Amino acid sequence: MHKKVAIITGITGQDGSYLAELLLSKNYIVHGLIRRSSLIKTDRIDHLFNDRKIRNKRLFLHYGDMTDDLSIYSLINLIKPTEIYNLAAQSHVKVSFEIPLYTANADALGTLRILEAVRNLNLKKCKVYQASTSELYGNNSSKIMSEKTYFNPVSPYAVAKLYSYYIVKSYREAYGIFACNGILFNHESPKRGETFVTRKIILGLKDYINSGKTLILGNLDAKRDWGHAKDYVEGMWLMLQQKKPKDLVLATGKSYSVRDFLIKSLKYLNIRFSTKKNKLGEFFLDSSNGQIICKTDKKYHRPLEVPYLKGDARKARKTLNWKPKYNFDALIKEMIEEEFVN
Ligand code: NAP
Ligand code: F7E
Repeated sequence: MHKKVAIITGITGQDGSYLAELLLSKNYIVHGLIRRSSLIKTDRIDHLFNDRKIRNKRLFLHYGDMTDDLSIYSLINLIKPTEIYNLAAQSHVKVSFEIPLYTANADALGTLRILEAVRNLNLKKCKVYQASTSELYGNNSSKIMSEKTYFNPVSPYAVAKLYSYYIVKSYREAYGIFACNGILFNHESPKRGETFVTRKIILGLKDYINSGKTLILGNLDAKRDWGHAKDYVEGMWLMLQQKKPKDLVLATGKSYSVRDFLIKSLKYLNIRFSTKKNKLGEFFLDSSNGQIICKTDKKYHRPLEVPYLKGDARKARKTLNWKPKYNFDALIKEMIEEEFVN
């Protein structure tokens, strides 16, 4: 049997690194697209790339950029992969308000560049996974969101991802390309970027314990459906193993506020606290010494917020036999334990 050959864009990111581990464990040849930077940023995949049995034997890294047509086309032409996982993106919602054009170029047109390469090179056997997102639902009145729920994106990030969602659908229907959108709700892990709220909370509490520094957060009322990235990359892989491409939601079906995440983390760390609210914001005070553990500041608010997300993954369960292994408590436990042990 021919070996499966995958390209992962965004291999240095949270999901890319877990997906690379998964595909290598399944004996794939993996090619990762990486960006040049003045300091090397391959920490999340160093354990794989530094393994002599893997490096340049089963795992190859190539410089390129989602905003650069030629590097995308040349890589796909060189490798002629059987699977492409398009995970590369400017993935921070708040930052997308500050760099909207760049976000559109990388997150929307980047997907088109991949699809155009697959089409022009006539790669009939190549399957494409697109990292779509629950941010598409945006400001939405639905209590739970499925593949049938309307989209109402409210950030430049979400609008760029909406373009990708529809261009994937369009190329699938127009040209018969096996391309599908995984509509993934928030997923976290010890490898989560430091400026996303879950990791920021845990790193902030570590700083508070070690040096008494106050953690500053934005909107604590926002609710998210938080899962673990390891479960979600398995879902991505399963989507490309199907006979027919289908757009599917991956989610846990539970929604918690940012405040819930903070309180659970404080409890897990045995930090006793009280809270107060005034016109300056909300405060979490250390019961042992009155010090401010955490406070809110409007500078972390977004011009538009997605207030509530909860996903219905019944279709993925039926189609892929996928269900998450981690719940909210297990996710927080792992994120804290990794941070405090290592
Ligand atoms: P992440 O940790 O921010 O990783 C993003 C990756 O994209 C990094 O490898 C980054 O490279 C790369 N990248 C960014 N801009 C690029 C460009 N112009 N050219 C080439 N590479 C570029 O994101 P993640 O959490 O793993 O998410 C993976 C994908 O799923 C993203 O598309 C994200 O939008 C989407 N998504 C994430 C979630 C979630 O909750 N995590 C939910 C739904 C959808 P550097 O390492 O060089 O920065
Ligand atoms: O914010 C609130 C913030 O930045 C979650 C990306 O992976 O998931 C992610 O997008 C919530 C928001 O993730 C802070 O306002 C409060 O309501 O961790 P986040 P996100 O915006 O949900 C989706 C599915 C993606 O596709 C994205 O790529 O937390 N919040 N205080 C804060 N958020 C941050 N970052 N920092 C704060 O201080």
